[in-house]
Amino acid sequence: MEDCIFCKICGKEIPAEIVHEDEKAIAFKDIDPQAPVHLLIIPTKHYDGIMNVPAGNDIVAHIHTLAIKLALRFGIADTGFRIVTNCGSQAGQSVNHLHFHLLGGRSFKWPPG
Ligand code: DGP
Repeated sequence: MEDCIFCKICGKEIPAEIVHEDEKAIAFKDIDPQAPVHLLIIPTKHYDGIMNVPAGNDIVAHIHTLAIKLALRFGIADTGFRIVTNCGSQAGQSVNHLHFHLLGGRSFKWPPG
């Protein structure tokens, strides 16, 4: 989608530290990391957010499987990690292209702020 920063990262129009690519999703390092490991996992196809993924679409399952592989690869699976998707402005969604934060490498508090 035009003017979408994450679509531009998928299309290599703007740089990012990409750590995984396949036909359905890419993962890259967050520009403003909130933990020692902070990756963003996004579908290559544009969805504004989690509410916009059609029922029956397997992209979320694909990203879930990928998140587990990346947690193992980045050494955060044993100590614990979070997978977070913010939906809507009040929840803190600032980029309207579906993305999942994979965070680990430190302790986290609950409830989240
Ligand atoms: P959210 O607030 O949940 O919509 O998360 C958006 C995240 O995207 C935020 O943690 C910062 C990150 N981000 C925004 N622009 C860029 C960018 O151009 N490159 C990278 N690597 N991350 C970005």
